[in-house]
Amino acid sequence: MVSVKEALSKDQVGKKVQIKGWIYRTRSSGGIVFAVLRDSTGIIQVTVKKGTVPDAEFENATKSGIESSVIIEGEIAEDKRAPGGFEIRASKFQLVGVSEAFPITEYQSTELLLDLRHLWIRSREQTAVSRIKASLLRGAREWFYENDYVEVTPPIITGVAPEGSTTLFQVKYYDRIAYLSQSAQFYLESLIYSLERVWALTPSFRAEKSRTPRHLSEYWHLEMEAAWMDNNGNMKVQEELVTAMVRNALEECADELKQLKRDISPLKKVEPPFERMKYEEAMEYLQKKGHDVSWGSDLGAVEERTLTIDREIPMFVVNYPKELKPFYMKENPDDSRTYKNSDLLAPEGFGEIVGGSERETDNALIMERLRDKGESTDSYQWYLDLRKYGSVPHSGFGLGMERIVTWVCKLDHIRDSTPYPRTVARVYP
Ligand code: NSS
Repeated sequence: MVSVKEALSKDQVGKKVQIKGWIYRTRSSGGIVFAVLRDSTGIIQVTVKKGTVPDAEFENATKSGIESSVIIEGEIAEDKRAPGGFEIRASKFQLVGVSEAFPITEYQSTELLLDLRHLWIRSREQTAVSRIKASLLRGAREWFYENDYVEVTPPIITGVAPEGSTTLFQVKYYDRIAYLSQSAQFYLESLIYSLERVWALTPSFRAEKSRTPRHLSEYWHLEMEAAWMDNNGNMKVQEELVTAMVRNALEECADELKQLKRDISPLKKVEPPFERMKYEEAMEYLQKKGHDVSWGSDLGAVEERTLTIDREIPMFVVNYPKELKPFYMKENPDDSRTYKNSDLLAPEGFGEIVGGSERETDNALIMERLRDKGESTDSYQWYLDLRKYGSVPHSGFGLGMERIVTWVCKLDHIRDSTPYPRTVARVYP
């Protein structure tokens, strides 16, 4: 058995092969069926001629609709008109699973495609995106492995809210209320005292009421935490990691990026160092570009778009005003209005893909900030303990996998970066 990708090659010409896959499209004309077969690696044309396969098999070939699963044997031949330049001339056509009339045809509404997501994920676009996502993940894993980070497994059911209580999903936890994790950060922080450099890939949950092209209710969160690291070291890790991820995708997924019609020339330029722009300078830049913003304004999708639209590689915005960010960040000694933190913005208008900071180590400050936010310190006693027993400077970040996929694949909407997007309006299928 060979894959479609293997079959699409000059040195296979004349060879007899077996291929397993699904009918991608089909038409018949006279005594010939032209079927295009799809497997996980691509598509290839198959011609089935009356007389060259047993009659019953020819009969099956004429009536096999789109998405029927089949096993084909035949000889590979060059054919300039066929997609990819080669075809298989079938000597055997075995229908394995008949497909009823496939409900997805060429032009369908976004809503219908979301209702039929379990079938739409078979599309070539979605397949390409899934492969690119896997490749980005593999690039990240390899980077962490090569740089001596330990992969850890934090809990998903928690009692803490690192990113604010307004976006928490509650779960009934026996006779109490618990939350679905927004971020593994606090648990990763607790693990650095033994392992020093840790990372985790976990689902994170945000009850985001706003419908935007960059928010999901559930996303895959790649997070890192390291002891003895300040926010400069933290940004260095981010730029190296993101570069490694992008390079891996460029190397492994050239075909998939091409299929998505992604212009890869900007991606090829991604390499450290990424520019670091102070929040304050970002405000000035935005004002010059006509945005009505001033000190204390948050950077939303629109502002991030202006900042990054003319760039080809990511940029950091650093030192945000404290009121815009969570309580756990380290105060900036050079400007006490701000934190030692950074958001990493993807270029070409995409915006935030990573949020990171050095962590506050002063428990009095942490408690004061929690109180200011009207939050009880009870659930954070264990977190405060971490500062009592051999505290160290430390930093970390969280990278949204679907955000980086959206940028690398240049997708219009984050929902296409994941097989089953969860949004305010959708938990089916
Ligand atoms: O809220 S973050 O900016 N930061 C944290 O959660 C930190 N506690 C992470 C850490 O330091 N360990 O989220 C981090 C990233 C952000 O930059 C986005 O890329 C992504 O997580 N993110 C999301 N992706 C998709 N959908 C939603 N709703 C979303 N929210 C954040």
